Amino acid sequence: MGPGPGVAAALLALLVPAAARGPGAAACEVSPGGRFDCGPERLLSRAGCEARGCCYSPGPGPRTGPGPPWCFFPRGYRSYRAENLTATESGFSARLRRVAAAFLPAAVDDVRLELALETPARLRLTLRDAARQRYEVPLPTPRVRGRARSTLYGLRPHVNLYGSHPFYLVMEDDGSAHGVFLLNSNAMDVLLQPSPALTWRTTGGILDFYIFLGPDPKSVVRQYLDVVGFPFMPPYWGLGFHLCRWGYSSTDITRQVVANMTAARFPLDVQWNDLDYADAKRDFTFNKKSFKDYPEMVREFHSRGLRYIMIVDAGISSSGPPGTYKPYDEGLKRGVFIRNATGQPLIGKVWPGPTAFPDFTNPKTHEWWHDMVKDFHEQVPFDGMWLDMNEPSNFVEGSQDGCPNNNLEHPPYVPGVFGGRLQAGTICASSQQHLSSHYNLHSLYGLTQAIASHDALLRVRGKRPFIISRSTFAGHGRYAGHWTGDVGSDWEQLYYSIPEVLLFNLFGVPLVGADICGFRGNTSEELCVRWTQLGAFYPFMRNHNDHGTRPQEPYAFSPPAQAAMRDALRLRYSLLPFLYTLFHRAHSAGETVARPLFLEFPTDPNTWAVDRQLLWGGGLLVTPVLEAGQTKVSGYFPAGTWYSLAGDSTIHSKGQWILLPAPLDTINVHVRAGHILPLQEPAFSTAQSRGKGMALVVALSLDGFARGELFWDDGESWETFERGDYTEILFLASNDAVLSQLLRASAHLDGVLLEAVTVLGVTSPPRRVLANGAIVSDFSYRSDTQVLRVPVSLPMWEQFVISWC
Ligand code: MIG
Repeated sequence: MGPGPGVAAALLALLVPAAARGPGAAACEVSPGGRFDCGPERLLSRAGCEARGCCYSPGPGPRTGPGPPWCFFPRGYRSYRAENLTATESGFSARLRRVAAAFLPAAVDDVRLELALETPARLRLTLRDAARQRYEVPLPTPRVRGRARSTLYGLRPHVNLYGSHPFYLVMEDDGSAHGVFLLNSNAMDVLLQPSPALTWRTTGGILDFYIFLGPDPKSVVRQYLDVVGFPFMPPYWGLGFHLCRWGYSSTDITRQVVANMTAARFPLDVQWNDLDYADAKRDFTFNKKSFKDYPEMVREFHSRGLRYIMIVDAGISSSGPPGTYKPYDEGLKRGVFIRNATGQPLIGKVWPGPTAFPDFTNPKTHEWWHDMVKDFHEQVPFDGMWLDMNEPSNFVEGSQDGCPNNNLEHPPYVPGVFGGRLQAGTICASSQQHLSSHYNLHSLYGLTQAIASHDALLRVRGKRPFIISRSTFAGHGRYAGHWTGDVGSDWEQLYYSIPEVLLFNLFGVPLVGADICGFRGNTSEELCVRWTQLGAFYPFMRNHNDHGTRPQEPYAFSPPAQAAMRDALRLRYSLLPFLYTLFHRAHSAGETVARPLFLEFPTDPNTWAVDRQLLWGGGLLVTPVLEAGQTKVSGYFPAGTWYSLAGDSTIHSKGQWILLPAPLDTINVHVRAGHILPLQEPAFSTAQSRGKGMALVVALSLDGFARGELFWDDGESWETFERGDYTEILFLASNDAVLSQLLRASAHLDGVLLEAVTVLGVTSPPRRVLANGAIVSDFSYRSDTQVLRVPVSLPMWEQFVISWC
């Protein structure tokens, strides 16, 4: 199918109007919100500005900082003229010739433009230097597979500097949506202005835009993930509770933590260690005193059904005498490290002192990394990896010897990066990697390390890899998850974690969560309870704490606080079959797990700005308390019927804000009418809970309909979906009956019984309930809440029908 020539021509006209001209007074009449900065790289005088052919209009505010630029492009400004417009198989190509004087050095005079409708919903627009080859992002992609009111999502908020996802999604007035992805890994600025307009200013590579036509926001996300890759399928245990802190300083203390969790009857799936385990903070080593029985400890955890993860930092210690530290010796021998200007490994400084940085764009490095992972795994049978400091982070600027003074270190334009310099907090921009300079590859460090770690873990363990990384780039979710880094233990950060988690879901990284109870500073009991309640709905649920701060394990608080946390954990564990099924939908169909309301209700503009609530899938709405001292919380409920998960109250909303009771022991969770959720009796770990009885919550719509599904497999084998080694069940409710349909069967569900069916919204008392034709005598019904409860004992692996009349 060919593109609509109208679309292409209009886009082209927008980009490259026909001829250059200087600004007249009329051309300078641009409303402040519509002004594009003509002097981004330095402050210009009136004369300097006008010499660029731009308009000068000093504003009331400061010359720098936010607000309209003083020097801006006139209306109708032309920098390039289009020539040789040629039809291609699926679009057009053209040459763009520079017509305006350049004001930055090395401007490209001759640009090759290609516009292609790659699929009916995806346009791709690339701008390349026609005269020479430039760096292009080596995205390992499965790429084959209007005027907006600017509710705009994406591009990462300014809250931290760990990753880069140059993708945004815009809601348009009528509820339709489009998205744009700039596949570019260089340091860049992104500016939003009221007109509405967005300026992307990047410092290298090519301009490679993907434009996703939607028309609805869910489709935009799917279309983006078609390009960067669908999320990986996590092991089932990875969805359980994870416990970590910096400061578990010995195996004894780590064991004690696990014992305390058990004694206080909290679920726990994965115990973690921070840097404490390592010998002199070096990767792939352990402290032979405080962690002398480390391998035994990990094996003990395994025998109790727990899993184990430890931190791995990006920097490899480089200061020991040769022959004392294999990762460095081998790395040196195999040439895996990033090189400085003289061709030697660049040496920075991180936790172990002087360190070299593996270059994960080099295939040799993947082999070396695998070998190090394998060696260490043979000693300590860990189950997953926690990748930290992989921006990469460096305690000295650039390197121990500074950085050369060249164009890559000090380009003519430096975006608003951390510290104002490309080397600040990281390694020299001009250091050399296998694929290109670090200048081009910096933003890919975490992604490339995640890929290497994913491949290494798969080879070493032969099971689904579990990796959590601090640094991410577009496409990360195909290999790993993410935690949001060093958040403070305060209420504001608790709130920010919701938009952060939702954004990463739009980015295709659904396995995401913030450090529960906060990382930096002392938490408080109330904050930690509220954070655990919200954290029970992070797709990745980990409590992690800084060293030297107040303990914040669930057992560290008063009995009522513990009881509230226990309830939150049990709630999560009971919902795990539903959560796992959502991850399967993400992996197999490019859906989100934690989901902003606007994705489900795009035509209700009230949902667009809701960032204090989140959905799981389309059917479960979570309304947490995010402020101190509150026992009520206000939440937005889109039009329709919402049942409290507990079945004790029902909201018939016209699309309105509703004040809910929210005492400290409660988190509000509502099921959307029309959905069926599969639940399972909680236990102290997923190893136990996976064998327990299941239950269904059936939330009937007003016309008595609902549907849901369950994906189930062994929880950890590689590519079960791809190999067809799974069970998939569809649940349907209509005409006063719920039935299951086995879409695919495997042995993995054998022995698991359906033990309860709760039907919400049964309007009249049933006289009789049948399960597979047999009378159920002990059902219960309450006419005040309209809840029907049916105890059953049916094999989940066989189809069933439950009916009432
Ligand atoms: O410079 O490993 O974000 O989770 O506990 C700090 C110690 C290094 C930063 C991580 C944090 C971790 C900490 N790390």
